[in-house]
Formats: sequence, structure tokens, C-alpha cells
Amino acid sequence: PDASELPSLDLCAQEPIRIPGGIQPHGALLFLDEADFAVLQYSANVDAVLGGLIVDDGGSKVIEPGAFASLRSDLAAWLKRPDDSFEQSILIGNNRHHVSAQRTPQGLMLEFEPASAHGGNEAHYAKLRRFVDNAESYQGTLELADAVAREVRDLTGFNRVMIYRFNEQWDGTVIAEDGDGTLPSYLDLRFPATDIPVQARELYLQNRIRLIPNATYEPVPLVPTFSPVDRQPTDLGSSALRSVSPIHLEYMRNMGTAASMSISLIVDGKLWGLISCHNAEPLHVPPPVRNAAEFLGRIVSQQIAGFDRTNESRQRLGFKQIETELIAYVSRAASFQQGLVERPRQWLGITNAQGASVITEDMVLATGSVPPSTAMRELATWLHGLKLNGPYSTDNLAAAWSGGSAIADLASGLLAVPISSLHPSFIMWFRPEVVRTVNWGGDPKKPSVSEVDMRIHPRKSFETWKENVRDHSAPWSTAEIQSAGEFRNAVVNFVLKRAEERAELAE
Ligand code: BLA
Repeated sequence: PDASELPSLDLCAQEPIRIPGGIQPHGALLFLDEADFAVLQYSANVDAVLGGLIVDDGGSKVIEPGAFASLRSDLAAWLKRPDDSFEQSILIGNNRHHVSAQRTPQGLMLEFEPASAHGGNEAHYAKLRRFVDNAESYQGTLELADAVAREVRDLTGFNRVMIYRFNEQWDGTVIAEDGDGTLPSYLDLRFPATDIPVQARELYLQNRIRLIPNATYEPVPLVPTFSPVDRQPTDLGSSALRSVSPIHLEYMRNMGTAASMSISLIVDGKLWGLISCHNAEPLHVPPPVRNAAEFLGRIVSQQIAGFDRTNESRQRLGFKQIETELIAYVSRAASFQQGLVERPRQWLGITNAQGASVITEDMVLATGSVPPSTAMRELATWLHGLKLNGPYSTDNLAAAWSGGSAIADLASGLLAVPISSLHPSFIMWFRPEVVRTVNWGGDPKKPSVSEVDMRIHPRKSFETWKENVRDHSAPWSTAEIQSAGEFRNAVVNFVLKRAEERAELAE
């Protein structure tokens, strides 16, 4: 078939993963009416899993009052102030179950799973406390990531635990890993954004942990298919048993992993990364262990946010000092352009650049490694057309501007600030190209669409696939971009104004 007729990877983002219509078979699910605990909807495996609690009553399912009595009164009490989560263990026949409850617009959702032989939430408290105590001593994100990979593996027993960090494009890299050698190492490998599509990332902001104990499972449908409350598909976004994307299950099988669990790392309201756990054989992680792992995820997220803030304020303080020095000098110089050229170390230092230039109507002055003046003038004309109010930055000028490829060696990185609204006048900082090799976990561009069934499939190979990335500089940090912006404000509001005043006085 014609390539244009094949579905594209963009379709990954359209799979409605919150409403799969079923659950995974390692537990059972009920939706009850909050008012009278009547059964609204149930997973088709309730007879097998909850026999004794749920019974048939002329074709519909009802709860057996005797078996439900104690859970019922606890639920009723909890519903009066349902801010905390509801968790309990309940004996059905000879089997102990862990039960959790959540209020949803489609009814009271109860989820049942076999209870752990390894105790409840308290059993893991000592480990969590030790981890929190140590967390403050780690020197930075990588050291913390190594420690949390070890801790989560110790807690759960997975063969491989990875710390996976997203970049700006939502590709991700494995920055830390702990494993027992059963599964191959993915440390330092990069994976494309389409491996974890946008609707999944959105859901993982809301629901911080997910478990797939066995990737070869048969989903258990909900009965009836639609919610009797609103006749809509049932939203299982907050369910722990939600059946997951079949494409992702195929992905897991291609990776050689039978069981998978991942925990969200959320920094400043954004999905920063995941703790991703894999096992070669099926593995059921009981709810109390998942709670402990989810809690660890929260601690680690906060610690990362703390590291980010410390680094940024340290960097900004450094820039502020250089900026103050430079402004003091420049405002006394014959002209501010002249002042910049006479203080090259500070001029480059306020953004950590390798080259800098100042372009005004009548002159181009520069220091360090910069492209030819003609190219800088053309660049200024293009930037002027963007009508910027603040800094412009890119680490890939060749992709942003047509003249960029020709000067990529010296100027793949550009940070520019306008100093006039009328003329194409700019202060620019440059960074050279840094050719890097990115090691991908499999060729990310490998056609994922099968011509056999015309459907999207995840790639089959996760063998390291090397890509040479050209035309990119080291990225500009937030603190560097801010520093450029503040320097520009000082120049425009203070230095240039002073120069005008002096010119008026001289007249
Ligand atoms: C989900 N993909 C996921 C999840 C992870 C990954 C962690 C969350 C579910 C889980 O915990 O297993 C991917 N896992 C990774 C990556 C690493 C890892 C990158 O350990 C690296 C170390 N996936 C595809 C394609 C599509 C796709 C082509 O490869 C779409 C067509 C979809 N992935 C996909 C979907 C989900 C997913 C839809 C959501 C699954 C769900 O929660 O229902």
C-alpha cells in the first residue's frame, strides 16, 4: 500500500486509554450506588474472585448483606468525610482481599486484590524513613536517582528498575538503573516520545502509579458495558486495575518483559520522568508495596525540585555579580558597545557563551568566536522581523533560520536580545556546534506500521541504535536566558538612557 494510506504514529495519542471497558484479571471491580450500595457495574470475574460477597439475584448481582456488613459500615462512615483514601482488608470465604474505594461521578468504585502475605502499609515504614533521612545527603539528581533505583528494586523485587527522564521534546533517557542482570541494561539509552504518548503522560500526572503484573493477560470486561449512571463508557483513569493499551502490551513482550510497573516523578506540576520497573517473569506487587513505592516517588520528586531550585539560584547569583560589574563598567565607557568590547570575559560570562556581538545601525562589534559580520547583520534583520520583547534563544539555529546551516560550526547556539524597537539592533551570544552521539533504544524511526494488518505496532528491536546529532550547541539554561534578559533591561533602561541624557547635555 501507499505509505500515505498507512496510519501514522500520531494515532498513538488517540487511543482512549481511560475507557478500555475492562480491567486486568488480578483483581475485581465494583461500582456501587453511594446511597444504598446497590451494584451498578461489575467486572465479569466477580463470581470467581468475590464469590460469597457478590451473589446472583434473578439475573442481576447484589451484595450478600452478611458478608458486607462490616465493610458497609466502614464505607458509610468514610463517605461522611471522604478526603483520605479508603483502604482495608476483608475476608471473603478463606481469602483475604485488599479493598480500596474511590468516589467517582459514575459511582463508588471498589477494587479488590489478593491481600499481601507481607503485611500492610506499616511494614514498609522503616525503609521509607531511612530513605527520607538519607535523601538530604545526596549531592544531586544523579546520585539521588541511583539511590532510588536501588531502593525501589529492594522494595519490590523487580529484575530491573530504571529512572527515566523526559527532555523538552518528551523523548526520554535512562539516567540511572539497578538490575540483577536478568534483563539487559538500558542505561544511557534514549527512547522516542511516541513510546509514552501524550494522553498516557497526562493520565500519569493524575494517577501516579500503574502495575501490569502479566503482559499476556486477557482483559475482563465490565458488565454492563456502559455506566448505568450516565450511559457513557466508564472512566477507569483512577483505577489500579485498568486494562492497559494492547499496543503497550505488545511493546512489553517485544522488550522481553512480562511484568511492568511505573511511578510518576512530577516536578513543578510537570511529568519530569518515571521510575520504570520490569520483570522477565510475571510479578504481582501487592498494594502496600505499591503505596510505599508511590510515596518514594513523591519524596524523590520534591527532592529533585529542591536540587533544581538550588542550582538555579546559585547560577543566577553568579550571573548577577558579573552583570553588576559589567553594567558599572559599561555605563562609564565612551559608548556601551566600546565598554562591552573592553570587558570580553564578563560579556561572555553573563551567558556562558563562546562569542558575543553587538549590532547597531552604524556598527558591528564582537568578541570571541562569532560568524562573519554580514551573516550577523542578516541574522539581526531576521530577528527584527520576529518583533521580540525579550530574549530569543535556540540551540539549533540551522533549524530556525535559513542562513543558520552556513554558520552552524560557530553559531549553532544563539541567544539574542533586542536593544531597539525601531532598528535591527541586538546583543547576541553564540555557542559552537557540539556533535553528539545519541544512543537510542532501537531505531526510533523504524516503520512501526505493519503492512500486513495496516495497524501500528511498537518496534521489535531495542538494540542500541546510534544517531549523530549535528547543528546543535549545548543548550542554554533558564538562568542563562534570564541573565541575558536582565542585562538587556539594564542596558536599555539605564545605560542607553544615560547616554541620551549626556548627549542632550552636550548640545
Ligand atoms: C505506556 N510506555 C508506556 C509506559 C511506559 C512506556 C513506561 C507506562 C506503562 C508501564 O508502566 O509499563 C515506555 N518503558 C517505556 C520506555 C522505557 C520503559 C520508553 O521502561 C524505557 C526504559 N508505545 C509505542 C507505540 C505506541 C505506544 C508505537 O511504542 C503507540 C502506538 C503506546 N505506551 C503506549 C500507550 C501507553 C504506553 C498507549 C499507555 C498504556 C496505558 O497506561 O494504558
